[in-house]
Amino acid sequence: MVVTATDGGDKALHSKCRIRIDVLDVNDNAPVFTNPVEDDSTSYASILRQEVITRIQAVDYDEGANSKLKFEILAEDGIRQTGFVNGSLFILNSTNGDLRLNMSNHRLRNSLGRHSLLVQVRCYNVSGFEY
Ligand SMILES: [Ca+2]
Repeated sequence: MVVTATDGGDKALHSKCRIRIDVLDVNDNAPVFTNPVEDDSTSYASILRQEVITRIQAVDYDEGANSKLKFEILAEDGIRQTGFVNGSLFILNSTNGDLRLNMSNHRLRNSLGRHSLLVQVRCYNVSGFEY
């Protein structure tokens, strides 16, 4: 872009300068879950297997670091998680969203049945992760 400044004299004088504008992405999009697509989506898992139960997925329409995602389990069966993995029945890979049974949990054998998870995904900004 070229900007021209002109004075109001009889013989108008002017000056020009070239301005380069770099438009950078801002972190203005929150991530959106794509799997599961519904709030009460159900996945079935055979206990005593370490296979991935499901991959939690989300998209973020920003670019670069503004679209970097982090997954975490906020609550398991209504109980808020503290990040102490050994107490959880499930392990969620924070980077790729892979959900597995926590095979090191001694309660796992007695935990057949339906469980509910509250999962959060956050995107990154320069000061840390945000919702
Ligand atoms: Ca974002």
